[in-house]
Amino acid sequence: MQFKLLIASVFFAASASAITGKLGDAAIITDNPVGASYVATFPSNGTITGSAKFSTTGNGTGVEVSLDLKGFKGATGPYAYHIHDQPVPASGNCNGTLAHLDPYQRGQVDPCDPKYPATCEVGDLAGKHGKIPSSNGTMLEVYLVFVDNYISTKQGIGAYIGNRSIVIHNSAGGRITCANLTSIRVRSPAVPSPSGSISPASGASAVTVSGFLGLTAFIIGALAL
Ligand SMILES: [Cu+2]
Repeated sequence: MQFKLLIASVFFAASASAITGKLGDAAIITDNPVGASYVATFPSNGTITGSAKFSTTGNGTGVEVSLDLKGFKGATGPYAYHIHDQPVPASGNCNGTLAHLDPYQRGQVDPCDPKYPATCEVGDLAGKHGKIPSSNGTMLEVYLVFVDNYISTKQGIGAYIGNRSIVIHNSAGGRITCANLTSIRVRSPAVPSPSGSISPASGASAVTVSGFLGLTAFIIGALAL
């Protein structure tokens, strides 16, 4: 009996230390300013174009993220996307955004376990909510809406996303495109996105994939090449 208990406690300690930031688990931010909203528009001359919008939820807990992207094709996915620590420099070089937003100093060596989002890097959106899948030869247009409880629109804290950037990666980790999060003034509280009514581009067939933590609505329009 004592032996079994010892093994169990060692296993627990090892798992906990592997996935928790040096400064602990990420906090759920419950007092994001109502009406705060940020948008990142990817360069129109890139392979992947579109935008990402980040808005305080109706009750101030968490941030609603809406991705509206196109240009995914071929077998270069699945595609990760993260909030990176620094904005894109004037040169447009995505390497200038440095590493993921990681105020709890977790690091990115151990993959994020989406079952325990508080243990993930705050900026690791794909780790927590799922990567954009490979398109297998078809051109994909992606609409992705989810709420992340750990990023924040509240200035002055480590999880604040304003004045930072979002980067989209290929399967090898290369940086395909990046864009800065800039504030857009929204006076009234954010209205929940009607994710169920979003339609793919005309002429496209729609595939809905759901189940990422039960929070993600994932609608993909598959366009023939
Ligand atoms: Cu990244």
